[in-house]
Amino acid sequence: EKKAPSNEAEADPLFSELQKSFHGYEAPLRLNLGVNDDRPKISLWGILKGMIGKDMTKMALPVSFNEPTSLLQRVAEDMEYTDLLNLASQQDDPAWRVLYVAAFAASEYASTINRVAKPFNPLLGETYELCRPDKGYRFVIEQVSHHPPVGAAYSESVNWKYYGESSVKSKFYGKSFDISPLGTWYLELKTPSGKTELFTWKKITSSVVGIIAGNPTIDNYGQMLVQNHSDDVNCILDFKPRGWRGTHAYEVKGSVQSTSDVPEYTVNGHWNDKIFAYNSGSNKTMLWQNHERPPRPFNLTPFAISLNALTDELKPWLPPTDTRLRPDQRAMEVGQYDLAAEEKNRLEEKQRGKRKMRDQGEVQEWRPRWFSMKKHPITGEDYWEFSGEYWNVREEAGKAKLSGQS
Ligand code: CLR
Repeated sequence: EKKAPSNEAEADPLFSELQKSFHGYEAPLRLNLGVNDDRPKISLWGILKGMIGKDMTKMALPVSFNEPTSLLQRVAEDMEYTDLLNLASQQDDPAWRVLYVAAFAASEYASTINRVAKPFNPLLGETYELCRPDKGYRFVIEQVSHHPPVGAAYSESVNWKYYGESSVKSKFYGKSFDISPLGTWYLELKTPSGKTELFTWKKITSSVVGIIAGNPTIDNYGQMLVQNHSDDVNCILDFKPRGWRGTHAYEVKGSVQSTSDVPEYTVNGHWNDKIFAYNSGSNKTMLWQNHERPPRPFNLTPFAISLNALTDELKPWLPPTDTRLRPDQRAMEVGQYDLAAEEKNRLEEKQRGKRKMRDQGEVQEWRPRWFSMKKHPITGEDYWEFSGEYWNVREEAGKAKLSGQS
C-alpha cells in the first residue's frame, strides 16, 4: 500500500525517482579501512626534480604516490557538505542564500588537507555514482574525455541540482605543483517562494607546496565569485595563499555584493576549520564547520573512505564502468602496491590499444554515454547536459540481474 505524500518534497515526482536510485545503498557507510598506510616513504622532490615544466598526465610516478581514490571520487567528495545547500534553499533572504552557497563552495577544500597523493586517473567512459538516501541526493560522474582529462558530473535532490565539469590543468614549477580547474559549476536552487535560482562559480587553484623543503602540503588559493544569475546578490571569496611561514594558511575572507540595496555581510574563516558570516553590527553566524577528522590510512576522510565501498547489496546495481570495480585501485586500498601497479599498467595499456584502433578508424569514435555537450540556457556557455538515462538503465539492469539470480 502506498502512503500518500506527507509533505511538499515527497509530492515532487523526483522524490520517487530518487527512491529507485537508492536501491543498493541499504548497508551502513564504511567509515574505516582495515589496513595501515605503509607506503614506502620516498622523497617527493627526489622523484619530481627531473620533471619541471611537466603536467601530471605526463608524469610516470610510482604507485606509492597514489591514494586509493579516483579523480571521479574526488569530485564526489564535494558532496560531503550538501546540508549547506538544503539550508540555503530554506533562506528567504537572498544574501543568506548566497552565503550558504558560498560556504558550500568553500567546504569543497576541507578534504584536501594532508592529501598529498595522486588519485587514480579515470579511464575513458569510467563512471562513478553515489547515492545517499539519508541525505536525499544522487550523484553521477562520467569521464567524457581522456586527453585532456574531463569528467562531467550531475547531482540532484528535491531542493537543488548541482552539476559541472571537472577538468584540470596542472604544471610542476619546481617550487610548487599547481592544479588549476577549468570548468564552471552550476547550482539550481529552489527557494522558499518556489522559484529556482541559478548560481555558478569556478574552482580555485590547488597547489602542492613545500616540496623542496621536504614537507609537502596542499594550499588552495585565489578568488572565487559565487554568482547568482537570477538576482544580483553575489558573494566573492578570497582564499589567501599560505604565504611565507604559513601566516595566512587556510584563510578565507569575503563579502556579499550587490548593485541593489542589501545589508552588508562579510565572510571570515578557515577552510580547514570553520567559516562565519558577519553582519554590519559584527554579529557572527557560523556557516560551516569541518567534520571531525580522525586519523585514517592515506589521510582519507571518513566520507572519502565510504566512497569506494563495494557491498553485496550494491554490486548488482552497478554498471561495469563503475570505479568501485577497478582492480588496481582495489589492490591499492588493501595495501598490495605491486599488484596495484601491475593492474594499473594493464588497464592503461588496454586503453592505449583501444585509442589506437579508434585513431586508425578501425572502431567507431568514442562518445560519452550519459552526457552531451550543449549551450547552457542561462549562461550561454558550453556545458555537459545529463540525460537522466543513467538511472533508468541502472534500474532495469539491476532488476534483471536480481531476477536472474533468484
Ligand atoms: C580540489 C577540490 C576540487 C576538485 C579537485 C580537483 C583536482 C585535485 C584537487 C581537488 C586536490 C589536489 C589534487 C588534484 C589533482 C591532483 C592533486 C588531488 C580535489 C594532487 C595533490 C597532486 C599530487 C601530485 C604528486 C606529485 C604527489 O573541488
